[in-house]
Amino acid sequence: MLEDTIAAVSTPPGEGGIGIVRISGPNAIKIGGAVFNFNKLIKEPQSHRLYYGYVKDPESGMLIDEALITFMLSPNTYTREDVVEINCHGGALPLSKTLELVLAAGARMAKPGEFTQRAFINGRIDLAQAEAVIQLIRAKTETAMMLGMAQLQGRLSREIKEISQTLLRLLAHMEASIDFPEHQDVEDLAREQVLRNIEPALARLSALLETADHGRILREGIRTAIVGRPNVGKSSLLNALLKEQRAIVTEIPGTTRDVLEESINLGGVALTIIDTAGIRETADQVERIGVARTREVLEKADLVVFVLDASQPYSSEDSEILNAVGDKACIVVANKTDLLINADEQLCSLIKIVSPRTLIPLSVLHESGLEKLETAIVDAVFHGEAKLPEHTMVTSVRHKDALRRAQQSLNEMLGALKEGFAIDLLAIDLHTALDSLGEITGEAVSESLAEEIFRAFCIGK
Ligand SMILES: Nc1nc2c(ncn2[C@@H]2O[C@H](COP(=O)(O)OP(=O)(O)OP(=O)(O)O)[C@@H](O)[C@H]2O)c(=O)[nH]1
Ligand SMILES: [Mg+2]
Repeated sequence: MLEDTIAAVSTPPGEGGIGIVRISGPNAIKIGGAVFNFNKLIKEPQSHRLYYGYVKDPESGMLIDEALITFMLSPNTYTREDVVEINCHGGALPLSKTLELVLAAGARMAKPGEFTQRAFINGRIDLAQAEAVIQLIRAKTETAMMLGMAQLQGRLSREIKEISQTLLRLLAHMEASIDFPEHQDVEDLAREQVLRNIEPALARLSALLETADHGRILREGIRTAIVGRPNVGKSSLLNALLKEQRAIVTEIPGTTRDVLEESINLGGVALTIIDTAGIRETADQVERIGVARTREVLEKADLVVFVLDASQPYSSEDSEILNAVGDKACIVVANKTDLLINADEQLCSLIKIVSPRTLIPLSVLHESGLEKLETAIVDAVFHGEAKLPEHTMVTSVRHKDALRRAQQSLNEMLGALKEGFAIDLLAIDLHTALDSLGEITGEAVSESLAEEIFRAFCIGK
C-alpha cells in the first residue's frame, strides 16, 4: 500500500486565497515536477523551499494556474514520505484541474485520512496522536483545542507507555519463572514483584479513567436535553440560551415535533442543547415519533433540563417525565414565573416536590433567571469545578473502553494471585491487559479498527 503515491486537495472546498494539492509517496517529487514549470531555471529544487511558477499540463503545455510549490524530502514530512505541496489559487477549478494532472502523472486519489494514516504506519505518530489530529480540527472551544494539542504531543501515549513498561517488566519475571519451574525462588520473586507493582499500575489506570467522562465532555460538550410537557416553554428556553430565534415557538401544545440540536460556548465549555418534543400521550402519529425520539435523547444526555410551567399545577404527567429522567443529572426549571401571583409560596411547594434536585425559577419571557441556569448547568456536570486539563486526560470513548478492559484484566490477575493460581495463568491476564493498552497507542490494534478510525477524517488530511 505504501508503494503508491497518493494525492488530494488538502484545503476545504469553497473559495479562498490559496488551496493546496498535497502529494505523498515515493513518486511525489517526480509527479510534482512533471506538472510544474519553474519561472526560472532550477536544476535541483531544495527540500522544504518554496518555488514560484506555473501548474502546467505536460501533454498540451497549457498553463492552469500561477502557483507555489514545495518539495519536502523524507523523513522530515507529515507522512515521513516524500511530500509535495502545490499552493494554487483557492478555487474549485484550478484545484480540481491541478489534482487531475497530478493523478494523470501517476498518483492515486487519497482516501479520507490517508496522509495521517501514513504518518501512523510510518511511525511518526501513534494512534492516539492521530486521533488527536481530528480532535484538533473539530475543536469547538479553546479547552477542546488544548486537549487535542496535549494528546497530539503524546501526553496520553507517554502515560500509557509507562504503565505498559511496568507490566512488561512483570511479564518478564513471570516468564522467567515459567521457564525455570524447578526454581521456587524465581517464582516467589515473580509473585512478590507482581504484588508490589500491580497496585500502583492499577492506581494510574483508575486515575486516567476518572478523567474520562470529564475529558469527553470538555472535548465534545455537555449534551443537555431540554424536556418537559408540551407548551411549558422548552423551545423558548433553547432560543433564549442561543440568543436567536432558532426553534418555532407558539402557544399551541405540540409545536416541536422533532429533535433540534445546537451548540453554544459556556465559559469555555461547549454546550450542546437539544430541544425535544413535549412528552405526552398523543394520538398524532408525527408527534408520537417525536416523543419516542425525546426518550432516546434522554438516554444519551449528560444532563437533563426538565422544564415545568410554574403557573400550572404539578401534574402526574410531570412526575412521569421525572421518572423517565431517573438518576441522570437533572436541573428542574420552573418557567413562566411572570405569571405567578403568589410566587414564593408556589415555588416553595415545587422545590419540595422536586427535591433533592435543584430548582431554578425562570421567566424566559422576562429573560430572568437565565444566568443562574447557565451556572447551574456547568456546576451540575463539573461539580462546581470546570477544571482545565492540567494532567493527562482521556477524551475518547474508545480509549476509555480499552483502559477499562486493561483494569479488569489486572484486577482478575490480582484476584488469581491472591488465591494462589499458577503463574502461567496470571501471565495470560497480563498479556490481555497489555493488548488492551496497546489498542490505545495502536501497537496492538487490528487493521480494520485502524481503517475505521482514519475513515472519520476528511479527504486530504
Ligand atoms: N408568560 C410566559 N409565557 C412563556 C414563557 N416562556 C414561554 N412562554 C410561552 O409559552 C408558549 C409555549 O412555548 P414553547 O417554547 O413553544 O413551548 P414548548 O415547551 O417548546 O412547547 P412544545 O414544543 O409544544 O412542546 C408560547 O406561547 C411562549 O410564548 C414565560 O416565561 N412566560
Ligand atoms: Mg417546542
